[in-house]
Amino acid sequence: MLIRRRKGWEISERHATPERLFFERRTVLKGAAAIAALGAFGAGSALAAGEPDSSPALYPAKRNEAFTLDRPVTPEAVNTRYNNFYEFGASKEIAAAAESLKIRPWTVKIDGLVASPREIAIDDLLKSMPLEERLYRHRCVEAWAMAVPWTGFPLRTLLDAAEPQASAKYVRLETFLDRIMAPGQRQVWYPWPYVEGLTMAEAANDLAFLVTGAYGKPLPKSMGAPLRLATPWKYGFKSIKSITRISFVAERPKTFWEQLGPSEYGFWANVNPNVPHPRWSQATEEVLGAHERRPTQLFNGYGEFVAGLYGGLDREPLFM
Ligand SMILES: Nc1nc2c(c(=O)[nH]1)N[C@H]1C(S)=C(S)[C@@H](COP(=O)(O)O)O[C@H]1N2
Ligand SMILES: [Mo]
Repeated sequence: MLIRRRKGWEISERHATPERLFFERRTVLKGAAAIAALGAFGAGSALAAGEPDSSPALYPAKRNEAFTLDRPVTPEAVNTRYNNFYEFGASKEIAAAAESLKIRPWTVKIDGLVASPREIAIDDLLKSMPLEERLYRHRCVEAWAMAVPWTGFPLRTLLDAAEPQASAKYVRLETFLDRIMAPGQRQVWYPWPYVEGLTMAEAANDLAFLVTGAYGKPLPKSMGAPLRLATPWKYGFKSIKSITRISFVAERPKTFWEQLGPSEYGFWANVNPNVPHPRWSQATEEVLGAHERRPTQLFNGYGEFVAGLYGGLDREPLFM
């Protein structure tokens, strides 16, 4: 691995994969314990027999014109070949490996502080939610950006259906756990399963979107099929993929990246050009597929939607 000092704005994915660098440091510390622990998992879960996916008929959905872009949509071919999905490897080229993800049958558990906990089959969820298309920017903490036509439904619609209790303060989202299907999950020095979280107010915000499709089709496995989050005012790691569980909780969840590097990947993770990551600048971003760098925007340009969420939180590290 080539490591040399660069100015923040020079950092490019070709030269540095910060999240991976962090993991490699952990490997040295935890490798021996991890290998010992691997034996303890035994057979793990069996691969589920595939069921047909009836969802393609739902696409394309009608576009919601309230969400506009300041740049062209990232070409689909660029997006499908450049992903972060650590369950299938720490490189950007995980699309082939992610094909082993079995997305039918798939259920989403809704539990915690709700009127009635339940488990919903993904196709029942898709049928019961109002699908629409939205053009969103996506800004990874590693300082690259895309613009994506997502299809999905507002997280708030699911919140309303779930009837959370007043004691619920956060939404905790969890990815599948299957060490046979996902080779990355055999790397037990990571705190699997991937977990993310939002405050109830963030989850109820107009922008918080549960994604089921992209580019007018069902979501590719590499992008987190069959259900992933999009919170475009936050760094990309908040946009958890392949969700199997949504819990309403009283305590702030400890997220996957926060457990790995609390001084680098915090709970809030709101995009801000003026708050550098400890190891690089966030002032600009590489626009994938466009051979261009652009200035980073506060809240990734979504301040009119979300700035009101953060009043009275002056002591919180909102941009980390
Ligand atoms: N389960 C899971 N969700 C995840 C990740 C991951 O490794 N595993 N990576 C995150 C990061 S760092 C980013 S930038 C986005 C990438 O989404 P994309 O590959 O569709 O661009 O997914 C996020 N969600
Ligand atoms: Mo990311």
